Formats: sequence, C-alpha cells, structure tokens
Amino acid sequence: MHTSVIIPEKSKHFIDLEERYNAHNYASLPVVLTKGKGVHVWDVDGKKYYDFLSAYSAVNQGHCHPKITETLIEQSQKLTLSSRAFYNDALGEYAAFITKYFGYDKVLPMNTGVEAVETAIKLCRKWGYEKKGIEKNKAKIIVCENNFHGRTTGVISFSTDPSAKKNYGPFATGFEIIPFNDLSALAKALTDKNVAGFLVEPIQGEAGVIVPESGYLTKAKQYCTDANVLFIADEIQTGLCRTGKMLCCDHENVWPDILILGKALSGGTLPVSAVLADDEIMLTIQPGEHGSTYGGNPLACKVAITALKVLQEEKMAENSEVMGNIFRQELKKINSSHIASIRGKGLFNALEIKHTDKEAAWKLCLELKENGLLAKPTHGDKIRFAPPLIINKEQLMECVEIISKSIDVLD
Ligand code: IF1
Repeated sequence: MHTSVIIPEKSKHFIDLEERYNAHNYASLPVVLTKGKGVHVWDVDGKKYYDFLSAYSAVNQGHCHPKITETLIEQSQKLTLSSRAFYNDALGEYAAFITKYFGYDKVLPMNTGVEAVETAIKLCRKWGYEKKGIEKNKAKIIVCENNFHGRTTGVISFSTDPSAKKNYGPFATGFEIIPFNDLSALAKALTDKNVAGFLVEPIQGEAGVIVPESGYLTKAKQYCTDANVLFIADEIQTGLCRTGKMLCCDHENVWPDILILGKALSGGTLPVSAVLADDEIMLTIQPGEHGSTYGGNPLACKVAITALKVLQEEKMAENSEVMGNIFRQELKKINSSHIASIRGKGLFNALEIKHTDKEAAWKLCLELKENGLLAKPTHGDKIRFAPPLIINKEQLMECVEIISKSIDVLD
C-alpha cells in the first residue's frame, strides 16, 4: 500500500496558511482548489478533478452554473440587502415562486441549513402550543439516532455523535431520540401527547447514506398524521434532485408538514435556506418573534429562483436517477474484497469499505485524488459519492474507471 502523498509546493503554501491562521475545525483532504466549472474543479497547480462531493450537495447544478452566476452578478449590482425592516422587490417574487414550486402556503427564508432547522423546531413548538394545545414548555420533538441536522448548540443537543457534542454542554431538552428506520419505535414515541413533531432526514447523509426501507416514510408520515404530530423533513442534503426526484420524500409521495431546504437552493453561491409550511403552521409566528438579518435578502432570492429553475430546465432529477442507477450497477461490477457495500439513491451514494486498516477510506480518497477524483470519507469506513447532477454517462464511466483502479491501493 503506497499512502504517502507529496504535496506540491504551491498547495503547501495555502495549506500552511490555513493551518497557521484558521481554526482547526476540519481535517481537509490535501488539495487546494481555485476554480470550478460544471462537474470539474482545478487545484492551484492546474490539476483537474471530478468533484464527487459537490460541496456536500450544495453544487447540484454544477460549479459556477452560467445562469446562476449571471443572476448573482446582475442582482449584486442592483440591491444585495435591504434587511426585513423594509420591503424589497425580490422577496415577494421569490416567496410566490418557491411556494408554488413545492406546493406550500408560505416560506420562511433563512441562510444556513442549521438556521432553517432551528426555525423548523421553533415553528413546530409554536404550533404545538398554539394549535395542538400542548402544555407550556412540555413540547417534544422526536428525532433519529445518527442524525445530522447542523452545528448549533440547539441542534447538537439531540445529536448522537460524541464528537459533535463533547464539552459543548449543557444541552437543550425537549427531544426524544429513536432509532432511524424503526416504525414501531416511532409508534411508541408518538403515544406521548406532548409530541409536536418528528424531524427526519429521508436518507441519513452524515451517517453514511443510510436509505430506509421502502415504505418507511409513507408510514412514518401516516403515523404522525394520526397522532396530530408534524412530519418535518430535513431535505437540506437529500432535496433538490440529489436522490433522483425533486425531493427525496417524492419517492414515496410523502408531503412533509414542514419542509427544510438549504445547500443547493443557491447552487453553491451563497448560504440560502428555507422552511416551507402551510398557513396553519407558519402563521403561528408573528412579527418580531423570529428572523435573520440576511434572511430573504434580494441577492439570495434572485439566485434561488434561478437555481430552482435550472434544476427543472435541465432535468436534473431525471439525470440523477438514471446516472445513479448506472453508477451503482457499474460499481457493483468491481471485483474487490475491500468493498463491503454500495448503496444510495440517485446520485447520493456511499461505498463502504471492508479493511483492517482504520485509515483505509482516507487512503483510498488520497488515491482517488491522485487519479483525478475528489471525495471525502465519513465515519472512517464510508466514502460518499455525490457528483454534480449534470454529469453525463461518458464522464460517469470515466469516474467508475478511476474508482475501480484506485481501489487496488487497498490490496
Ligand atoms: C459540515 C455531513 C454533509 C445536513 C442536513 C442540516 C445541515 C446539513 C441533513 C446543516 C449539513 C453538512 C455540513 C458539513 C458537513 C455536511 C454533511 F457530512 F455532515 F453530513 F453534507 F454530508 N441538515 N451538512 O446535511 O446545514 O448549517 O451546514 O448549512 O462541514 O459540517 P449547514
């Protein structure tokens, strides 16, 4: 196994700068990017790579999509921020557009994904007290083991990942953790009259692309409806065509009571997130009770409209579905004793490695990088494969070839 990587001088300069002046809150792969176009990125030495992370699914539309970039430039020369103290002429247009697009009465615009999750939690609790009639401060939200919903103190309070929580306490209460993909655990948890919502990722991303059994989402939604509990889908990573449908919930025709979007809502240009719900839920929040300086800024609104339009115009859900099927089918043909499993939906995939070396996934990612493909390991033994959704068959086959040849490094 050859694992030592020689980092070129130029890259080393930028890595050293980050190491010296930036917080050490990431363990990045030793590649320094300077340019992106479509499915490709380039490092500072001019080496070209396939991007198989897509900035954690924020660049579903491909790097620097010309239409999104054009909108960004145009609006940035006109008005970027008004604050919500005043109206602007982009938010209304965006709100009308996105609510029609997903079929909800209202949208609440935020910036990062975790802010939208926090917003959904607040909204759910408010609905719980004011509509369901839950006793003051008793509202509970059911969440799943191995969830990933972001990094705020509120959201890490219900994380089950020790590294996300260690020495960050005390934690917020009001959450009950049940196993993912376990309907009887959900049914049991729902017997508590204080439950206001069930917050779930339709496919667990950070956990390693864990796809629940078919029918899980349909039944979970039905159980929630029967118990007068809100079904809250965190589609920040699974949404916007990543899994082969506009929303991952669409695979089971499930319509979440509260829908959370982020990441690709701006096609990777700036943080744009959104919470969608109907009036009965959304109008429980009154002026002055929630907001954000940048939430609903005109730049974000215009960019999000274009980012959503492009997904449909370029049939990215369809391409994700077709390419995803080919990808898994081709990966399964690779004859290696080091592949434990290949799973996923659409272009949201993971390869699980079987190896005695705990560093095997990291080493494979270094080898993939050498061979011109960027991906990142998660939880030690899993590698996520999530290219931009505009990838074509020829490019995909080249990537399968790269992966196939790189796996030999584990022998
Ligand atoms: C990081 C993972 C991906 C998310 C879901 C909310 C958020 C995320 C389902 C918060 C964010 C990111 C953040 C990124 C790593 C990453 C991730 F590995 F953790 F799971 F994408 F695969 N809900 N996911 O996936 O959104 O506030 O970050 O905008 O570096 O922490 P955010």
